[in-house]
Amino acid sequence: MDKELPPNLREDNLSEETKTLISSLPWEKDLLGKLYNYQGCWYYANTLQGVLNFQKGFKPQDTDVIVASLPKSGTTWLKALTFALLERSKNRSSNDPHPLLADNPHGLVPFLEAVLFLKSSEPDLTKLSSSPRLLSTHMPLHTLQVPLKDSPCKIVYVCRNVKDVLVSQWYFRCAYRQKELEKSILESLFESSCRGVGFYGPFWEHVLSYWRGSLEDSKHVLFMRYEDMKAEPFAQIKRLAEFLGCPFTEEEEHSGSIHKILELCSLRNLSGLEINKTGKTANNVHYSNFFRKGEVGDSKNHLTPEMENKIDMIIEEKYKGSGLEF
Ligand code: PAP
Repeated sequence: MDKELPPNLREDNLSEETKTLISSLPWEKDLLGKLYNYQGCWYYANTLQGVLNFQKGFKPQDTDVIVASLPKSGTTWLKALTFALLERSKNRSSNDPHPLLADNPHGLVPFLEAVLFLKSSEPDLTKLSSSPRLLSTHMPLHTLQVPLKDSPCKIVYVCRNVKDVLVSQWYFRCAYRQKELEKSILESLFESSCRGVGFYGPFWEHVLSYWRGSLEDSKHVLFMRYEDMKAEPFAQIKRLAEFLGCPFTEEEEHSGSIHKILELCSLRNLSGLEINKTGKTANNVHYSNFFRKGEVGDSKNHLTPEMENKIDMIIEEKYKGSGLEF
């Protein structure tokens, strides 16, 4: 059973030090296994090992760009957009196919704790694209920042309405475990999320860590919303480009560059590519599972009004006074 899970969700790659550490951590069981609470956030054991490896061994470079999110908040889309924006400066020959046509955004922008540092605190990062390196994480900001210290690297966070995140998680879990869409799985995810338990949760702590970080240091932390990206893609991609230090020139704006990048990174385009129909992530998950509807408000079709009310109340209470609204 345990072996069928992707490597980052298992509990079979722990150092003796980590075994000792987790024996003293609060834990909870969910449908996939045991979650451990480290620095206020819940992880499956191998991912926690990856977090510890990352905190111990990551050496930031000043130009690093890190894409951050809670799972199912628009990670794949933001990775694609960020990659495409930075790729403009690489003077790729117009005859070469764009890397996003040949690889999935998760292959191009690898996860720190779940892939690169999953098994070692000293992975070989020389194969990563040259400066700026583009990396990603689902860790909350305070955990990510441990090895960053005073590094001026840039962090882009995408946040999504948690009701849609829950429904997206439900579909994803059922798809990669090749299970029927059972309502009981959604109910279980809902119930534990409301208690603040879940992979990389509590969701409100995650969102607030980046929200506050963006208010404190807007030059280095950008807070984006999936819903805004859907509603006003042109304005949001320009905002992202400016933050990354590669704003669109007037010439690019007039020649349709923004539109081309949005089109390249669209769900319709990416999901139709051969690589995304047949390929898998480093953790053995089919790329196709990362593309579904990509709509705002799909949760209405799956959550009961009572479930929605409960989440609305939690959000109102947790975000009160933070300036963050949904
Ligand atoms: P991850 O955090 O595990 O990498 P992530 O990419 O955040 O996953 O989540 C997938 C969601 O983003 C899916 O949402 P849905 O289940 O509500 O449909 C998926 O459809 C959506 N998504 C993936 N790629 C895009 C894209 N290019 N544009 C818009 N939405 C996208």
